[in-house]
Amino acid sequence: MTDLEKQLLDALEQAEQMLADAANNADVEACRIQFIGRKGVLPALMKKMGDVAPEDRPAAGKTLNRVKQGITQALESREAELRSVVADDEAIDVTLPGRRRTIGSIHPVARVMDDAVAIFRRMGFVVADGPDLETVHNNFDALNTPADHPSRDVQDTFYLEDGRLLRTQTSPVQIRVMESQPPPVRIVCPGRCYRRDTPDATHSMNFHQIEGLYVDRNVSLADLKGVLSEFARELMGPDVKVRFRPHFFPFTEPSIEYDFSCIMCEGKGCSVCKNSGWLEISGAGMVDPNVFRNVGYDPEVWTGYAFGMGIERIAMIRHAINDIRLLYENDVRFLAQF
Ligand code: 2NM
Repeated sequence: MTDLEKQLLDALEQAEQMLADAANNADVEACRIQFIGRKGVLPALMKKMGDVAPEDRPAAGKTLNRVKQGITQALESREAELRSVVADDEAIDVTLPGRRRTIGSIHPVARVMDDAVAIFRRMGFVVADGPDLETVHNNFDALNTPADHPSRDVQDTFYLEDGRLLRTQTSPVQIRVMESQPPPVRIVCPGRCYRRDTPDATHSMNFHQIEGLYVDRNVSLADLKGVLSEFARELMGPDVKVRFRPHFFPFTEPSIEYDFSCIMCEGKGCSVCKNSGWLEISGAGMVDPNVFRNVGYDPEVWTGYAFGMGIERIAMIRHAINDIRLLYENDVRFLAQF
């Protein structure tokens, strides 16, 4: 074996050793430059081919090619190895704990509204919708509310300059429905209402109601009591009791207010029911014949009941929330509890 061949085989061994120690692509690249680069070990040895005796040249040439191929292959395979190591580093470590996602929740007001709508729909009520901006006719006149009624005062109702108003209840939707279709009617009207109140723990200028209306032949107060009692049990649980008290509304005659027994203390008395054992929910009654006349229904033929309730009040009872303003502050520390 010629000296040149020995040097060539040495170079291959060195290159292989260097690549075995290579930790990254830069190390591999340094090896490439050192051995097969333009000023590298191999080109230098190639120049010595001219000094080899003619009879030794074929063997030396073979060795040169073998070494060159060997180094090139070693470079490639080390490069591939390093690529797969890097890929492993960047791959997802399935043993790591997952990143915690913050999950939103349904607002308590929205949930009470959804629950109430679902209960009334199961009973056969159809949801009816209407605008927040209403006419005085739909919000007051058609509902038999006299012109001098205190609720119509600018102190209590938001009026626009064009004479319209922000509805103070959702009953104007019921007027719209009755004016546009003949009986029978069985609807609930969920939605936003507005009153010019000074905000405090139990008052908001903007709140939600759901109102119901059933018009048919031979509808009685007993039907109303049955529907409200069943609603109470569905919403609050099977043991809740319902109490009805006489009241007055311009749009119903007779009118009632109704209370649920306190679900917090089971009627024994607590801070939620102010020690009375009862929770005032809202009002209802038999639709006044004047309302029927106003919408073109014959009060001698048609009878009906109507009821309403405040959604925020029920949400506050459900979660023992003592200030309505908490529901509208968007404080996530508060909202995350639901
Ligand atoms: C209430 C209480 C009592 C009511 C009456 C009507 C209508 F349109 F039929 F006349 N709608 N809603 C009504 C009756 C609403 O809310 C506390």
